[in-house]
Amino acid sequence: MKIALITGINGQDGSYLTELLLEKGYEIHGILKRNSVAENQTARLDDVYHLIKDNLYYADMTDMASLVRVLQEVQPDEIYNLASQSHVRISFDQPIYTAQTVAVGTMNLLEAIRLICPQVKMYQASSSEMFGNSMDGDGYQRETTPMNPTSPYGCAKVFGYNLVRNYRNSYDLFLSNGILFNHESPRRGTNFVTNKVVKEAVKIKYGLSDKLMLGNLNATRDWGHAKDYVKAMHLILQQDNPNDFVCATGVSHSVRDLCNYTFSSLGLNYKDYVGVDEKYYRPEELDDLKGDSSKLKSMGFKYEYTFESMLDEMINFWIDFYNKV
Ligand code: F7E
Repeated sequence: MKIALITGINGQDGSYLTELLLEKGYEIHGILKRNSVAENQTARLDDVYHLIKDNLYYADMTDMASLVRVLQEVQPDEIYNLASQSHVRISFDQPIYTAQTVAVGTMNLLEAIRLICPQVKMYQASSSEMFGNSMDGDGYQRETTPMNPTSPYGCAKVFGYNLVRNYRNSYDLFLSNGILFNHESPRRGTNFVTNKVVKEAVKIKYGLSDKLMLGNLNATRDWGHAKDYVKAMHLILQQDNPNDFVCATGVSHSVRDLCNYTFSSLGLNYKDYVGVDEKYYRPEELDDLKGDSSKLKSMGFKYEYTFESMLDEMINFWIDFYNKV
């Protein structure tokens, strides 16, 4: 039985990855950041909590001693580093904290790996936010596209990405980056744009709200489903050699398209309800993202969801939620 350790196990991706790896017969261990409301810490893990409750550890990416303790105890075969302050807009409000968790946190983990389990395979959650506004001539971002991040979060992710490559080359460790483009689901935090739009549109449909304020409606993103993307994370660690892979759908939509599809699905016109508030703009905007996943697809990666089927699932989730309330 393989042993996996997941940092950020209670996040959107951590919870889907836990379910996937349990299905594959793994023993799962996870790191939780302490939250004052204990129930909130494991809400996304409710369905599998009974299977993993004895393998959850309080630790923090900024506290290397806590990471050392967990690695010593678990001795994992695979580590998935998903812990992060992952909100781009908030990274402008909390830049130092973001750098400490995302950049220095990755360094803490890599040093702990070097000390305790250098034979482990580690997946690093890198991000399309690292590209910023640079793209290749054909409009796509791929593994070779230069990185020009436009947020403290993006800058911190570039540090982690480079460190993973540097430690891989320097110390012969199995460390791989997955450069994941935006990925969503009903479990997405409701301050990210997809779940914010879907949740608020359903509330408007039910008469529980009458306005949705957003930021940049013209930004485009390449949105996939988190359930598909955790399969990519696992696949990346099953390769013979460590490497870096882009994971994206290759299709991009604007925030306006997202509003249009969601409100139309509910029989509404988004123009009647959506307004713009500059507070949701970022000090430097990242305008367009569209990824080329050819390298990952050549390893056998396949998607189940489209943009539309993902949004349908999210819309149905919030309809069920408000029907039960
Ligand atoms: O914004 C625009 C916003 O916050 C998407 C994280 O998982 O993906 C995510 O980062 C777009 C941006 O995601 C609102 O300006 C408009 O252009 O959902 P988001 P993100 O910033 O792209 C990458 C790959 C990560 O790695 C990150 O961790 O939507 N937008 N109006 C808005 N965004 C938000 N949040 N709220 C609005 O009201």
